[in-house]
Amino acid sequence: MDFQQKLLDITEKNHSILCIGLDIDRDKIPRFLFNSCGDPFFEFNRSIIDYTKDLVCAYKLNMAFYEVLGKKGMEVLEKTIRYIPDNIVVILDGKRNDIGNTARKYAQSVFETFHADAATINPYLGIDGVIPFLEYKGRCSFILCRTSNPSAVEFQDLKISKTPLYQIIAMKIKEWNHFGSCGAVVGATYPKELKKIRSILGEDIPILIPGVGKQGGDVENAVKNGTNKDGEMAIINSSRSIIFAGDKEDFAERSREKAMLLRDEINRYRR
Ligand code: OMP
Repeated sequence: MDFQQKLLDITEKNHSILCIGLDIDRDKIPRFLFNSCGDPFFEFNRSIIDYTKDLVCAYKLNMAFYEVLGKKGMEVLEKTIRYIPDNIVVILDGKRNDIGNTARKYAQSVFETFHADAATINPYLGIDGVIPFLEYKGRCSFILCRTSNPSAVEFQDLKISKTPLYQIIAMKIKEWNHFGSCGAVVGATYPKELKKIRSILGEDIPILIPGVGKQGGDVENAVKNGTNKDGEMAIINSSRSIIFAGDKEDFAERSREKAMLLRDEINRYRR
């Protein structure tokens, strides 16, 4: 099914534009899991998914947290993606890119090896590094446009003929969307820039918005500035503040409480 339709369907079914980031971290996962089961990383993800799957539109798995575990991490990544219900969007966050020949392998890895619905990609190399991802029609490639980190300003605010680079990237994303498979990544920590980017992208291009929760982005502005006029086509991600809400046997219930609070807060501001 086409990515946008899948996103709209699950947004409507779960009444949610919340994405939970399954950024598993050995140092933060409840200790008891390491003594009580053979596959603590997968058990952690399984519990979080079981307790939150009716509250989200997407799960995002950041590759760094899986790659660092080596072969085991790749197994957990595969098992987790298989475990996520088919109607929920899976975003594989690797911020990939390279020369075209290599980018093709990255794209194949995300969409064919791991069967993700969406990828995050870096536009720095230009269109030939982006096309291999965009050619997967019916999937979505979220292109870094305005990142959430403090140093985002270092390059992304540089002006080229008076226009900041992040706005030029937004215009490129709009242009590249003739493939129909573009999205943008914009941090909730930059609400003014988010508003500007939504106005450049128009109504139909989805925006992945990380940065609420631990990074301090404002939820109200993220929703009002990031969604389209129907209150859709935005995916608001939170990772640590939800998945590490508890460290005892009831950790998944604690995650559910946090996810429900955030989903409801987000919905208050959707049109
Ligand atoms: P928390 O800060 O724990 O909610 O995690 C944020 C997640 O979003 C991490 O996986 C980050 O790598 C990712 N992210 C950002 O935080 N900022 C960005 O600008 C882009 C991303 C991303 O592409 O998802």
